Amino acid sequence: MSKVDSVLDKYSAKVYKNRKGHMLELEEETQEIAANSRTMPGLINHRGCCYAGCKGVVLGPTKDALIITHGPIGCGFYSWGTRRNKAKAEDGGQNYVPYCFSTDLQESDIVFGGEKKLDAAIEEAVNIFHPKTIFICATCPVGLIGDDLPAVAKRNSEKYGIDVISFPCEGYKGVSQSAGHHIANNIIIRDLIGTVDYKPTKHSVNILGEYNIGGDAWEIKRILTLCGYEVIATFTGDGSVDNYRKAHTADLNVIQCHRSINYIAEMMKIQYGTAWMKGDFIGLDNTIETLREMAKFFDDPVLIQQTEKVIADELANISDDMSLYRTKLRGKTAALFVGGSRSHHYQLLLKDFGVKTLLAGYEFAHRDDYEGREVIPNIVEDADLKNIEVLNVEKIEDKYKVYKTEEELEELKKEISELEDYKGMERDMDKGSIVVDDLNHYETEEFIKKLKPDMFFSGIKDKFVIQKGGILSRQLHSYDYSGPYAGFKGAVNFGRDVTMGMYTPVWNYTVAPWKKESVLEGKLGGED
Ligand code: CFM
Ligand code: HCA
Repeated sequence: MSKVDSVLDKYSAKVYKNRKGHMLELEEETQEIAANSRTMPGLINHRGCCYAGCKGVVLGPTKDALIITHGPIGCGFYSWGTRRNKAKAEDGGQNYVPYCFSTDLQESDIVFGGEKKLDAAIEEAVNIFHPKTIFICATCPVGLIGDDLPAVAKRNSEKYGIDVISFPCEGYKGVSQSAGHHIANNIIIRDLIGTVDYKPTKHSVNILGEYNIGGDAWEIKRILTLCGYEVIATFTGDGSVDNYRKAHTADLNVIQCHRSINYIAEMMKIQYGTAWMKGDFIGLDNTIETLREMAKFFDDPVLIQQTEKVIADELANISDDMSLYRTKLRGKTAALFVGGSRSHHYQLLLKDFGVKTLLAGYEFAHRDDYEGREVIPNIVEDADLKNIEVLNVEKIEDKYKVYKTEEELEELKKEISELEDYKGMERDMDKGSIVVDDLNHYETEEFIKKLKPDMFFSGIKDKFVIQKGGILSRQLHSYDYSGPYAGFKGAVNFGRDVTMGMYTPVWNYTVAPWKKESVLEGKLGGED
């Protein structure tokens, strides 16, 4: 029996039928997988809610917008404390990222309505912080009681003469990624991108789908600036409303996380003519390939030469450290389970250290993230789409610019492997490795027993089960408060953190007291 079948085997017929399509052992270059469907009630998985994706992931890193969570305090705290939104104020700009603003709704507000409390919160925020932009994010109870957030946003916008934008991201509308990101991104492209004129001074790019966890976006910007680019906007790591507004003036969009933002790249192409390419700044080979392909896109000899110089200098700086960690990690095995892109990207960084991936999967990815964009026309399922406004965008004549014609792009596609394309995770995995969509807690434990990986990369909800099972667990969402892991310096940080974990296997040395002796022995009174 295959490993996948032996894990499925313990399920009842009904669960078996549901989960079977979500798990596969790779025999071909790509295989069809069931993805982006609602989880069966009763299975305990790792997915976050729509609000977590909208406020926590996409809007959260926007430094110059003051974000008010309209809801109970736990939602605001969760999406602030566990995310690692890092941001530095621009010269003379505002930075609210270190703060957590919430209306802290109580039972009486749920009964009598929360709008007055929201008005008061906005007034207090304006008086203390003087923001130019306020975002209001909805939570589950707000949707249930029917507070009219667009009306609150409109009247406060008029009252204070600032932008107040509401986001209808009630948690129950779906999962973090498919519903939450989409709601945030749609409003960003509809209301912000393209609203300010700007003339870039050099070859200009936006970085799409990069959230600056652990400072990744800073490392990427450092490298791109050294190569000679102007980075206009990052969506949304270390991002700012001021920069989103002028993002349409960039010559190229480079996508780090395809899952969370590919539809924005496509809409920007239609509205503003901006070409996009899938890049990847996690892992040395990927970073180098992305930099070379970007230079190829611009086809400027000075840029190409400078790119090669940056690559050579950066590699020289890290080569000793990389060799050390490679010696320590070569031959080890890993499993990865994260949201919708990191399980692919980090396999390639692990390969830089000689670590082999046995299992990888996603919480929120769609089939194209596993199998490549060529399957998009065949995708039928889209669990959360009914809760998302579908934007119909059109060419905006006076803001449209063509940096490369369609013919030139077609030519370039021969040299740039993922120009306006993404080939998915499966193609980069070895035959025989396992792919699991929406892995749940039972499956996590079963696969650990079957595969015995040396390390398991995932998130906070499963970290401690894995760690207490004696396996090295590293969080790829938050980097366990380390990072950056992107680019050249990031690769070294990653190698160091994984090596430290591998060579201090403290959880392996402990035996649960109840496995050795009764914890109550000698402690129940009386003399020993
Ligand atoms: Fe993209 Fe993300 Fe991810 Fe994602 Fe996420 Fe994330 Fe992630 Mo947590 S946008 S898909 S829904 S890279 S929040 S910054 S770490 S699960 S792999
Ligand atoms: C989310 C956000 C999350 C959760 C992290 C985790 C993040 O989608 O709910 O489970 O460890 O990266 O903060 O993915």
